[in-house]
Amino acid sequence: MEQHRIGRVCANPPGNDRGQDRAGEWVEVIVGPSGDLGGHELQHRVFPSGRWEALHRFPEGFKLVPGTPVVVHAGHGRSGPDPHGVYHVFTGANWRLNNDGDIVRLLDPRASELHRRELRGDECEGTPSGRGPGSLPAVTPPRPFGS
Ligand SMILES: [Ca+2]
Repeated sequence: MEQHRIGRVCANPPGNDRGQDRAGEWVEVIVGPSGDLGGHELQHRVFPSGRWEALHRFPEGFKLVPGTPVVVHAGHGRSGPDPHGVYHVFTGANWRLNNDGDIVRLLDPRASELHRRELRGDECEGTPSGRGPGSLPAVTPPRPFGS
């Protein structure tokens, strides 16, 4: 069964990395058949140390319809679905993807790597538009595990 995977990435949006629009950097995760991203962690590799840094850990109970694009942003914004069927998560965090090359990866709750993408660092793969108007998937809002 195909697992959750990393989709598009915006590692180097227009403007200076030190600018105010921190939400311009993002990584898209495509929800796999289980629909459950709870406990999964998105990471990137810090340059030059090579250690892995968490971009976001999805809370327990974070479930969406399989195939939903989930765009995980640095910085602040309003989390939730947009009219194009894309679910946005604003982490409020200050991370940056390296513009000279980076690796992003997705770990399952047991810290096993499900998928990774190696980046040149200059990617900004378009505004995530999802599947178009009228195809907004039903969204199960995140809720505490076991509720
Ligand atoms: Ca960057």
